[in-house]
Amino acid sequence: MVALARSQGSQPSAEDQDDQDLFAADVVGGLQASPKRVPAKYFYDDTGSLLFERITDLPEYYPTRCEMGILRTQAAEISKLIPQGAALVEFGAGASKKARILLKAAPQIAAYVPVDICGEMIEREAAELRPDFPALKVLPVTADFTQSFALPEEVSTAPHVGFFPGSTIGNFEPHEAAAFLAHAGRILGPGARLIVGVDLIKPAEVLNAAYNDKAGVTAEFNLNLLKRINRELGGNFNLDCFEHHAFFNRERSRVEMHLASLKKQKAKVAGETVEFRAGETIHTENSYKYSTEKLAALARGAGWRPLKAWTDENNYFSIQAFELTDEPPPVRAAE
Ligand code: AVI
Repeated sequence: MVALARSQGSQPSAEDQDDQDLFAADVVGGLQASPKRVPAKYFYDDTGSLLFERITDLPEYYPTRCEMGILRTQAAEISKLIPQGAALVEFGAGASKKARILLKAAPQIAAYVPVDICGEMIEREAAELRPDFPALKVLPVTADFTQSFALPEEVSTAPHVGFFPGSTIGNFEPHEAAAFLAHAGRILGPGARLIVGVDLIKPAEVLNAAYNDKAGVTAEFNLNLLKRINRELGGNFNLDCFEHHAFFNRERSRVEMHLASLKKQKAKVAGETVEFRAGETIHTENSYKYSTEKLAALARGAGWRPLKAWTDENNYFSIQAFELTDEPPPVRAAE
């Protein structure tokens, strides 16, 4: 998962400058709010993306392993829901590890359309996929998948199947998740199907361990946000004076990540001074955990009919398939 990718080189492009201005505005605005917060999408600079890759391999972080396991064991069943000549559209593609499993199991897929804001990465992944799937059209689209974008002309008449693995949907607020599902329906169009990976509610010990790994990689991932702010926004956060806090909030059905200030202190960011009380936190991420029924209800409200759901043997993670109904999904005011 890569949120903001910036081109190399000495002179930033106008687009890069806009991204940096938005980053500064989001961070300063979030740190001046109460409670303090910074959007989770800013975790994913180059270091953050590498740290996230390491998280997915941690013994305590079960989601990736569970999802890959379900994909492998249920690939043939999932494949049955994918029509002949389909275009598989992956939202926020990153590395295509999970898509590869579906592509192998469903040779009827005629085109793979990875969509990600990091064009460089999906082009690289596409180049690696093509020789392994010579009959497949690989058509990367560089776009922020939460915004409007057009599918390639070549797949305009193909049946569209969306793919949104990784429980990235859990990093949206529930109303945003519903809005995203409706948005996916509008992008994919009539007759579309959608395959979503979602992390399920489970005992707090399992969740707390997954976000507080013994090796400290999740803590490093969380604190890297302050490093990034220091580097890119002229911040002067002392990383030794903040601590990673993560816990399951059962009432809200989410794992919250925070950076807690270890003392009363001040920090500068983009020319602004921000004050912290001892123990005050910056809320950096929510990772919502769903029941299969709750996600199905959310999807129904966004115009999708649940077709099938698969879970692993522990019921830790689920992959759910949906079909777009004929009723048009509600139009988002922001679009
Ligand atoms: C990307 N996303 C689904 C991860 C999650 O579990 O919410 C991000 C993450 N944060 C801490 N560990 C992993």
